[in-house]
Amino acid sequence: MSATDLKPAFNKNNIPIFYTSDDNYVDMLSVSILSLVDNSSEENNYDIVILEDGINKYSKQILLTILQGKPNISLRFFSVTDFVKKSNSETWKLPQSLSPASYYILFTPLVACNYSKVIYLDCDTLVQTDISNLLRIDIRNHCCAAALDPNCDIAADLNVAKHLCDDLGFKDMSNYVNSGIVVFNIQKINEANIYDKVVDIAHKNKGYFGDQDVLNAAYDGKIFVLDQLWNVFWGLIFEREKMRNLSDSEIEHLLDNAYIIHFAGQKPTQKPNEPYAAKWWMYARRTPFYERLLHKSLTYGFKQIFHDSYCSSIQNSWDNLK
Ligand SMILES: [Mn+2]
Repeated sequence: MSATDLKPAFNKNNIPIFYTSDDNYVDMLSVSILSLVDNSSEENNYDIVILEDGINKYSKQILLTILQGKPNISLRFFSVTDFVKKSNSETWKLPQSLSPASYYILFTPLVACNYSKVIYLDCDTLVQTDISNLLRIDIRNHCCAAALDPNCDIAADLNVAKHLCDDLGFKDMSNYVNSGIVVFNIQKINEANIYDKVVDIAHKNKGYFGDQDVLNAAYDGKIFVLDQLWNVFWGLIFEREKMRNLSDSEIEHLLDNAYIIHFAGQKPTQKPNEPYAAKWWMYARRTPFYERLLHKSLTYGFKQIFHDSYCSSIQNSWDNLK
């Protein structure tokens, strides 16, 4: 696939951050961007690029208002429509919970071909430190960097492990990383000419964890493992039973000192009572998408209430019959 003409936005101290989004995720994206901006430094220039397919003009305009009065932060939208068509990525299999936009992460090295290293962030992240620190980590000759996935269910699920190892050529499940926060070493990836392998694996993937499985298999042996504080899963507490062997104090340390909190799986709109949801809502309240997020949260809440009362009424009728 041909290279793009996307160039760094600034000549000096350019910190490139790539996101992927569709119109539905723009509200979550705005929270992550606001947290990144709040923790940015005036000494750096931040070059934010959104890989998108179908974000509407109105949402884009609203998103850009977050950056008013911030000359050292640029935000651009890059349409991946051509990439989607050429790679036929609409046919790549996904779990129900993920949007097709989650696969756009795999296009990052191609879109960013004129950069040397870029950061990729999921929309469901909260940045709590200057993101430039992540780019400055020496990942040596590795093609990318990411933190291990704390969800040991993935490794324990034999179907997933078997598929990854037998069909996609992944070697060791203990190296399985989470794809929510990734540093791509573009220069190294270009040298290794890896993109055809990515597309090939994406076509073969059964889609258990979507883009994450493809990333792990395609870059296997070429991934630098980041300090866990760069990707702290907020479910460490409420999904405790699924997590790798972490003690209470380790979990507390990770959540209290996270450089980036990752709201993977259920979102703070769905679980507003969880302890770390408040941190996310503090930012959400300050974005121009706050009402949209509240609406999502309430709609989800009502659906749960109806679902629960529907289930309990069925249970009652059943009990009465007995
Ligand atoms: Mn995520």
